[in-house]
Amino acid sequence: MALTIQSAQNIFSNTQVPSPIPATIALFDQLGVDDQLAYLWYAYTEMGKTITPAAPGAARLQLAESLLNQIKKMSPEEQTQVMRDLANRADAPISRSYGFFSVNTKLAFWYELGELMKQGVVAPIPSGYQMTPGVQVVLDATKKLDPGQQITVLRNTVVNMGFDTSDLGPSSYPKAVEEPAFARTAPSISSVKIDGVTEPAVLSYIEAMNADNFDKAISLFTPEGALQPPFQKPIVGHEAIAKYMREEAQGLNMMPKQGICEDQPDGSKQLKITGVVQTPWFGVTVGMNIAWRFLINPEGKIFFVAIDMLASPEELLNLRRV
Ligand code: EQ3
Repeated sequence: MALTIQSAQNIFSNTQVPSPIPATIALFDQLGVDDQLAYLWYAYTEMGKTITPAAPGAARLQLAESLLNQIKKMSPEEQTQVMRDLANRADAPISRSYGFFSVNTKLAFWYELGELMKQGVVAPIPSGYQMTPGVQVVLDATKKLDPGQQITVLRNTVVNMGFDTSDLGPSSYPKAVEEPAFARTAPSISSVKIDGVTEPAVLSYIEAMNADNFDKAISLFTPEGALQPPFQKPIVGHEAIAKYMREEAQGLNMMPKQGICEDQPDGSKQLKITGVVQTPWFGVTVGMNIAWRFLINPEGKIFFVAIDMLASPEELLNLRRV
């Protein structure tokens, strides 16, 4: 029987436990715009007592510089309006330009705005703002998450801000810029060992990703292969996966620990592997507990890989089917 992405998405599905991350994001989405901005400020400053992101490199900040300079020159009321526009995904000039930023440039933009807020150059919270009880509900839900889950919620809110540029025609796209590289904080882990797994495509995938060798990683996929990032739809085909990896997978440290491999009657293999991933934004200070679910075709190529955020550290050992 031919492999399909739809059936691949369901491998090991019965071992998945609902994650508290979408539930927290749903609570955040229900907040009004000023409450959303205030929540982010409180959550970020609270988190900053234990973990803080690394400052983005100069090349990355340069991409956001023009917007940041415009904001610096504004009155506090105008600055607040820009932030409201971003959170409302409004079709306003700065919100539109932000909508074209890559994920990491969006994060760098907010990192720098946060610094400017701490310095008093940019208004942190709208003047006269009164916190509603809903903000406390989301803050309490956030406190129950582990640090890896907290930064995932934060990242998601930043990614979803700004005008949605996906429906605009190519004529409105700004000139493509090369994605600046992340400096690796730790030496890349070159020899991968995963308890219970010897599948060459999987070991080579992790090795390539840990060296930011995306060409090598892509060559391990079938032409119609797919990669499904956490809480997202599958990204299909070499070109789309390569674009995604260059934008979002740079500098990651992947530390798979254990897994299971099941041979299928058609010669394909299904694997579930659990372990920890570190992002260059937080380095070794935050580990995200994740699972990879691989479908390897009979020729040893990756037909599908899903990356799932685990609901709790106990899920690291949940490799059973039932
Ligand atoms: C200024 C402030 C605080 C207030 C204002 O009101 C609003 C905002 C937004 C503010 C600023 C907020 C800031 C600066 C937030 C910064 C957040 C950051 C830096 C978050 C970074 C998170 C990174 C994460 C969660 C990375 C996860 C990566 C994973 C799970 C990668 C998985 C992958 C694997 C393992 C693969 O095999 C394939 C690729 C893939 C990437 C999917």
